[in-house]
Amino acid sequence: MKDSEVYNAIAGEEKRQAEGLELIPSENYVSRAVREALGSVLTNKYSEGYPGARYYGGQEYTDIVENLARKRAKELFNCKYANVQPLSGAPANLALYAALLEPGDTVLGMDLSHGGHLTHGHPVTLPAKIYNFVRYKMKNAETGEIDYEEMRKVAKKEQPKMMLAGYSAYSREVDYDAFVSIAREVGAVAAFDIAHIAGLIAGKAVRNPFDAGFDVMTTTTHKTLRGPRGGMILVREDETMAKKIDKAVFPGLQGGPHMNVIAAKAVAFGEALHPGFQTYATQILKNAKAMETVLRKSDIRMLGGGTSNHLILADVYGSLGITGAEAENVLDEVGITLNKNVIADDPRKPLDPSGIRFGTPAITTRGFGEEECARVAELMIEILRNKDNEDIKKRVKEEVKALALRFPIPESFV
Ligand code: DSN
Repeated sequence: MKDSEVYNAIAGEEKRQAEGLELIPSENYVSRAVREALGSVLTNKYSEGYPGARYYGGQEYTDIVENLARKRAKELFNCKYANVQPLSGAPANLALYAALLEPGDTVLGMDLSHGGHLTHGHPVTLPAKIYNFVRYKMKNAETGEIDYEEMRKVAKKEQPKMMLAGYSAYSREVDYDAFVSIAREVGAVAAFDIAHIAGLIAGKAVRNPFDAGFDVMTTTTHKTLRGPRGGMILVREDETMAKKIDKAVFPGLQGGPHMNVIAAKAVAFGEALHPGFQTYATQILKNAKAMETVLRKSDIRMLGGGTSNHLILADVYGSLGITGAEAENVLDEVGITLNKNVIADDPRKPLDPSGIRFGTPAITTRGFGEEECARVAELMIEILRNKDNEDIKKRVKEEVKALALRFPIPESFV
């Protein structure tokens, strides 16, 4: 690369990724093939519209690429319609709301501190200024159980047009059938933001919400699904709904789709259709369980009592007297990257909350098994208990680097 300043920053990041352990549960490593598509000449092209109905000429190859991405997405998630143009998860959710709601309509979504996402109605977001979001919560933060009876009562009272499942810091499974039956009872669209678990669904490690009757799903493509940064909206079978969503994405909210990213999505979806991806998805869950076991033995409180998916939310302030921000910083110092996170009804502030959130998608991509994941959990706890001990930090940092180098980031998955 000719630009040495940018080159040096990228080289630094490459080294950081190679030598450290990535535990942020929404991050992953993509294949070289995905990166090649991202860096391809498709970035030069304007393609407003959809395959076969574009507003610019020269679309013979972009149409092939977008059709491939749509076809593979539909096959992966067993649905009839896919829009692969959303630029990322937040724009995908905004497009969903714009397509199916009128301003002022009510949406039921999970409270942020109970694991929901900002775009599911947090007051600081644009959707919260346009629509009326009502929150539901866990019944019991120690088990992660959602109170479906309370949800039913709230839904009957508030008459939402849409009910939203899907979370970014929730470690348990949703009762899909209960959720869909409440949505049907009140005539709401049953929507699932599967961003965090898309790869687990595609890899058949967890149940597909469409099989339980969810109407529509939004997702990012760069988390467990192991694709490029981007978004997508999937519709189970309702053609009218799919058409409204297409119009909301373009021309409603976006201009030219990023065709290089859509090509990279097509490549990633092709990889996820490969049988090896199912082994990967199942191993993510086993690895998270191995970390859970170590935390439980060490008496660290986990929200939801543990994990049934790829992530763990640990109350480090309550268990060890170290804040989420302090934990994030000291673990960063030894090469373990994760994020501070609010816990249910957190008494502390979001910038220095009580919890840390971490997960296994990225280290599983590197080939870590349960043994290595358990060791990582042990190292984390040792550091959190000895955050000011420079000798321990030095030793753990060396072990982290050696472990990382023993499992190089793969270039290819199929
Ligand atoms: N930022 C993503 C996450 O880390 O979960 C969600 O948008």
